[in-house]
Amino acid sequence: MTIKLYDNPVSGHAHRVRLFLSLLGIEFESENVNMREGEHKTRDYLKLSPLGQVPTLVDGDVVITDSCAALVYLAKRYGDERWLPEDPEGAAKVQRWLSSASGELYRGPVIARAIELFGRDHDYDAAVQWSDRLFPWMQQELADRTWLAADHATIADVAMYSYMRVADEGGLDISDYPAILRWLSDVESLDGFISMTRAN
Ligand SMILES: N[C@@H](CCC(=O)N[C@@H](CS)C(=O)NCC(=O)O)C(=O)O
Repeated sequence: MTIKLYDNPVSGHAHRVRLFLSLLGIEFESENVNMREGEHKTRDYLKLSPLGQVPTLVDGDVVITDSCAALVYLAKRYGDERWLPEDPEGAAKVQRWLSSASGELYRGPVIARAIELFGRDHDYDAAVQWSDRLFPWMQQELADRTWLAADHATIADVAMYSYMRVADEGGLDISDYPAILRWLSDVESLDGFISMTRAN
């Protein structure tokens, strides 16, 4: 049975799942959820995804309604252990970044972009402050190693990539962080990489 992704072209949350499916070479069906038309809040979609969020991954009877949870599912179900190490320290190092993808990355670049592109009602200064904490930390972490959580790419890199690539759409400047720029290019050189769609 074909995997289905309830998707949206400008959602970085959706892109991280689409990207990982592509890196794994898995065929899937993408169904666009038109958020401008409120399709993510319809009764039918809410039956699938009670919080009314995109993306949702459906694999047979399995329904996953969170992008990082979907990365974990796909890594364990279809990937090899390199994407999500089993050993305690390796797994914790990956989880550190999955937490950040839903934490600092969300409060910073994701919110800044939502304000700038979609006029969302959030505190822009707070989003800039979170980004100003996140970027130097990532720069420091990536200064002496290639990948975020291991000596090879993991789902940590997939989770952090999409919104970092379009940080400028939130009015944020990452040009002073060479290690982050180098890491973005390294993710882009992975076999099966697909681009994050820019909204503009
Ligand atoms: N924790 C979720 C967050 C997903 C999310 O915030 N998606 C946005 C689109 S990029 C959304 O659906 N927003 C509508 C809402 O939260 O009501 C995930 O990682 O998948």
